[in-house]
Amino acid sequence: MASLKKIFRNAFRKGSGSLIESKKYDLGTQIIAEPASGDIDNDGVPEVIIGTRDGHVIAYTETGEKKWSFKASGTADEVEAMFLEAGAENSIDSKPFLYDINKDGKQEVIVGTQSGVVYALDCKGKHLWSFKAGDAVKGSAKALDADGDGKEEIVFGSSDGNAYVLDMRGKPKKKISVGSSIESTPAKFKGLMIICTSKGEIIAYNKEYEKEWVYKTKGRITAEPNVLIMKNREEKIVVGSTDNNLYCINEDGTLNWLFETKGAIYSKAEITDINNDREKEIIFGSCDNNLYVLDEEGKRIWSYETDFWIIGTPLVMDINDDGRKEIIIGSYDNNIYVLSGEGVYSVEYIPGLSGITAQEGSYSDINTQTPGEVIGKNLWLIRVEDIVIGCCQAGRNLLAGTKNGSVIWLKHNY
Ligand SMILES: [Ca+2]
Ligand SMILES: [Ca+2]
Ligand SMILES: [Ca+2]
Ligand SMILES: [Ca+2]
Repeated sequence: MASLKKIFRNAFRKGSGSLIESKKYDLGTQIIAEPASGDIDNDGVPEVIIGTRDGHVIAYTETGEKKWSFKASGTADEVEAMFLEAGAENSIDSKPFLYDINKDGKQEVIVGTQSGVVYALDCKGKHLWSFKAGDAVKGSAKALDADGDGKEEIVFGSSDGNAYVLDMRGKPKKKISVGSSIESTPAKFKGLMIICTSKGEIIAYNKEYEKEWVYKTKGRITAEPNVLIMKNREEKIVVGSTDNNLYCINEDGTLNWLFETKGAIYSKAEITDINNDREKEIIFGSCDNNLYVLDEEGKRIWSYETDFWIIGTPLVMDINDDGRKEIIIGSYDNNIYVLSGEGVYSVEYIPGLSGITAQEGSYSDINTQTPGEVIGKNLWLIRVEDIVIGCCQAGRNLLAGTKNGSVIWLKHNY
């Protein structure tokens, strides 16, 4: 079936116009963390923030002009350094967190490193504060009101087995021992703080820092949990595990549904309405090489198979400005895939491509009475030199970071 799908895929019309590389830098060090984007200095134009393995935080304009660079300098002690590859002690392993922590209308950049230092930089790259955890900080930080005092705190986890709660000036408020290392990013969920652990636990803490509930998966969780707001306004936690399953957890910590893939899930599932039917879809990649699009009940709407693992979080943006959303995924097969958010109908029985030829072009031609299924539709494929770590949107541009340290800007041209 998979190979036939590939034949079908090739029969479809590709996206019109092309994606052109408008800028590229080779940073001379690896990129491990997904890039982040946001208008951090509040001038109406988005910036892009990249963290590197040699400890640099670099800000670019949406079109790729370098604005500033910061070098993390906190060094690991000798014992720690023994277990780290040379030069990697300041490695930035997770997506920079952009948030206005001091309420001056401009966003700060918060990053964590291998040596366990969390830095807060202002929108110009100036160091505001730093805090040292006991071991590596491999997930991103988050802002949420952890203790119910009406003010948000900065929360992150560390490989030292603790979740840290800091005030907005970087002063520690609470250290919560969770019993195993944390590689994931905290989430806010119905007044609770969600921490996921390397033992596969999804733990909900209340304002007193007591465990409200724990749900145990069978793998490690590195993915950031996301919150699904359903049609009936119920809220659920959605998170993938390296046990190959995507979990949807109820408010009381019981399982709502799980979706089984055939590979580990490492990154956050995106949750948004990608096909304009006013219902949210759940979009995520797996190490079974597929991108999945599920409905809120956990039923597969469509999936798309690449040639290798999908580790990064899917990016949803309207790259060609046609009012329809595209899904952009980077794969370990060195390609960036730009897929139609809607997918496309295919007939279930195969012989001949007649059904397909009739479907080519406009979506209104598609006869939904035909017994069939929706499959992914690839609009553009961009080949790059190495594994694609992550993609983000920078205005009209698409930005991709590759493991060998390339930062690439792509722009759609008609
Ligand atoms: Ca800006
Ligand atoms: Ca600020
Ligand atoms: Ca939808
Ligand atoms: Ca579009």
